[in-house]
Amino acid sequence: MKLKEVSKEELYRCSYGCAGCASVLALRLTLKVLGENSVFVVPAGCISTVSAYYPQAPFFVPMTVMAFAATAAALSGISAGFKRRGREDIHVVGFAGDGGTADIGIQALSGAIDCGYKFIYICYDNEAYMNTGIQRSGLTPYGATTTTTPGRCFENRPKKDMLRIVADHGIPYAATACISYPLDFMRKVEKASKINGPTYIQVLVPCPTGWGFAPDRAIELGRMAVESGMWNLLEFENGEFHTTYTPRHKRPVAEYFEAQTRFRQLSPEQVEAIQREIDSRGAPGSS
Ligand SMILES: Cc1ncc(C[n+]2csc(CCOP(=O)(O)OP(=O)(O)O)c2C)c(N)n1
Ligand code: SF4
Repeated sequence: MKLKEVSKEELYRCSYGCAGCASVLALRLTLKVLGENSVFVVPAGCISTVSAYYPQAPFFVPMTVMAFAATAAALSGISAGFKRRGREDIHVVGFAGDGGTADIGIQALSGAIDCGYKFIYICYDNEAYMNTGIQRSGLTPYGATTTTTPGRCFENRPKKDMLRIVADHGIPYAATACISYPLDFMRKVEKASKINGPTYIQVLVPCPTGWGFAPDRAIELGRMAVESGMWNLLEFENGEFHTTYTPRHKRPVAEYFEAQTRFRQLSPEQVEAIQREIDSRGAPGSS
């Protein structure tokens, strides 16, 4: 996708997201790609909360707020209904947070991938349960402070590899993205929309409120995540992983950590250990 091809139409606008919220931006860009022929399923989380203040309605397409655990089950059902009516031209889209995806919604997602109906599942990954006060989720990175893993509490575990988990289901298409690389993200959404089966995209969305940085720095934080190797832009298709962007010069992970408050309790030795771990990683899908 090229910049000049991006639609000027805004099908998601004026929500109550915090200033600088990248989750809201991810949704806005998703709708620019998919257009009005889309229906959305959104579970409990920031997006449903900031989008459902009666009588305000930032979604200009049909949207259902779904029970936390049931996003992907609802996608299967809606997609089956459209198939029966011969309306497979309609994009059936789930837009769920990391907690709603990697923890409470993972069973429904697994079952829905197995069922094989056509849908796009987008996990907006702000790396914690933000809406309820920044609790740790299965996608919180190791070492990040949350209200359930306060500073110096290292009982937390590494971030779950959701891309690999959905890939192991034999999903036709899956990808990781970052809001700071909008054309890469939009190209992946477009690609998913053309696949006649279940698809999964996990987009990293820096959260000023939960990560601890100024609202005008969300895009910069996302770039630092990718350029330090803390986050990778990948695709899984035809049974194989590949990278869609490789930074020319890797930036030190310390720079990324220093730009936000959630990692400030890490000692220099711990930062070095994380840097070594990043440096030792092989090609995607190689371990
Ligand atoms: C079954 C159930 N448990 C807990 C909640 C409370 N709850 C609402 S939103 C939320 C956090 C969602 O976190 P995440 O999915 O990561 O999305 P984010 O808030 O970060 O956008 C929780 C725990 C709920 N609505 N339903
Ligand atoms: S807490 Fe984070 S994800 Fe939620 S609305 Fe605010 S900036 Fe967006």
